Amino acid sequence: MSKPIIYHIPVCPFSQRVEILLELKGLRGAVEFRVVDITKPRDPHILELSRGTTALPIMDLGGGRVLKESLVILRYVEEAYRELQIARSDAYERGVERLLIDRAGDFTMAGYLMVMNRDRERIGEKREALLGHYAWLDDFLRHHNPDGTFLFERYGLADLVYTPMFMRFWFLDYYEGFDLPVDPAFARVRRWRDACIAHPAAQQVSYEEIVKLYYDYAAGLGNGALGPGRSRSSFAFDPDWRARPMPPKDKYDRIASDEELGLV
Ligand code: GAZ
Repeated sequence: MSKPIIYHIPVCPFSQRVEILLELKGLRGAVEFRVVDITKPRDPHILELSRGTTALPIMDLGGGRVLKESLVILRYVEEAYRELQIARSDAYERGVERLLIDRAGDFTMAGYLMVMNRDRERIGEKREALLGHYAWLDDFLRHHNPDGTFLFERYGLADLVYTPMFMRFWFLDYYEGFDLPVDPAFARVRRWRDACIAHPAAQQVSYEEIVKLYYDYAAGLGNGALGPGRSRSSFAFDPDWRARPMPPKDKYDRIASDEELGLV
């Protein structure tokens, strides 16, 4: 049997979740990752596999069997490769794990709306919304594991679902000057966040890469869309992000040119 294929965008937080899970299981080599450039028209073969939707990752298991949605793919990987279990095995603990995972979408959206915002008047409101999510997370972790670091004693499924988002939120540090306030009210979630970011299985992306690739989000442009005067997306593979300068931070005043971003 040939290996399953995951079509993904290398910097996408949703596919990083799957990479982390495979890494934890020691199975990174069991799946073939194929890179998709979202700044180019989608290959018809991939569209056929996903049956028309464009969001990645998708996992092609062969024989017409395709899964999408990162959380669904995570469950599949967990259940298909049972040798080393990462999700909790106790039924109650699985429930607690799911309660935390269920909030990840709203948390992600709050950070994303904050980086996409270009209206100075709304900075405070975006900040409060995101802090509300961090406060909820802090309370949840304090309740379920007050003295620990992760949700349970070791880095698990719920932790790895959030980790790529904590890393994407480096764009908030860079473009919005936002970090979790150093305040006892956020101490528990900060400990968790920092340990998730530092976990050896989660080192697929770097601060510099996130900041450079997500410039267009900070400029209010989603997934490969182009702003005025721009001919290339910050998500382009070429020139490589390593060869580009750090982007300007003045997103509330103007949108940088291709030249300034090192895209041409
Ligand atoms: N629900 C899907 C999943 O797999 O969990 C979401 C997948 C998804 O949005 N994938 C994006 C995609 O394929 C790439 S990653 N877009 C191309 C297309 O044609 O649809 C980051 C965010 C965020 C939304 C997206 C991303 C991102 O906040 O990096 O915040 C950090 C896109 C809502």
